[in-house]
Amino acid sequence: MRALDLIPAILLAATITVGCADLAPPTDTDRSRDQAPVLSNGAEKVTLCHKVRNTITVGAPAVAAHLAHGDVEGACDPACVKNKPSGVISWWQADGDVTDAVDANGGALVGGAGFSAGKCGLAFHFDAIGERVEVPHHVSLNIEILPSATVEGWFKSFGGLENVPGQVLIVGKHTCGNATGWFFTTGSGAFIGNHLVGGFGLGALNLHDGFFHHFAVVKDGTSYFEYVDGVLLSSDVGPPAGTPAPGDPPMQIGAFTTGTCAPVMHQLNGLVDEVAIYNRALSAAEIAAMNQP
Ligand SMILES: [Ca+2]
Repeated sequence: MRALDLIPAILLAATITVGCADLAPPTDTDRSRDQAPVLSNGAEKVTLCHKVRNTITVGAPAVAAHLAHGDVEGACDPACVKNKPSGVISWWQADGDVTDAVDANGGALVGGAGFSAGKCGLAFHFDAIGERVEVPHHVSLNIEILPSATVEGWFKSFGGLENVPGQVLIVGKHTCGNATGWFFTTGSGAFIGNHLVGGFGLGALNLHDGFFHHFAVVKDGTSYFEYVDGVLLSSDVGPPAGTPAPGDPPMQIGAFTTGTCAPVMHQLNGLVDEVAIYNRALSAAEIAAMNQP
């Protein structure tokens, strides 16, 4: 069974290019500059979709530089943009690759994981034991050591592959068997900075219903919050900072293979999309606003 860990990573980036509609360049007829707005200094204004998907307006002379670093002309698609407030430090859009849209924490599909239609564009898709995403260790992913942090994203679970009923890993950077690192799982809740953030009973929420659910876990100093579908499930007080997981494990999405979870545990049968990490505590209002159809 341990051979599952040895299956080479499969990157599909070269074969799938579908993304959110906001990434398509606008036509000449819908460019905002056709409306001829101007800045206070008289320069023509141009609306761009910034590479982290917030709509910005800049002066025409600055457009070339923005396009060169990945922005596209035209407003972002609100259905995608609304989910990502400021403070994003890493963001896996899963739109056909495992790149980090903000930082350099790219990863790989492992064990046959792939992509399917997601909450926004494509999503990571897992439907067999051992399928997961792995992002190599980097200290920037040790959010337990930050004064404040948030991790949030979308998942869809069908259940049926987990070793513990109802408990599947959505995302985490954790060495199983050690009370360190961080993760969010269904069934057992969230863990961040050596602190179990509430958690919810297996029967309290059916999160394996084949629909997308939004999750968010917030660390705000010594205050911890756990949300599902924009609703606060639990909040309490914990340590100001936690200890990084031993052995510098990778960040994993869809299944754990670290520590006592080897070769594979808590396998997700479903999808994960648009996972993002923030260097600040998102507010309840910001998280509620993400829970859009
Ligand atoms: Ca996506």
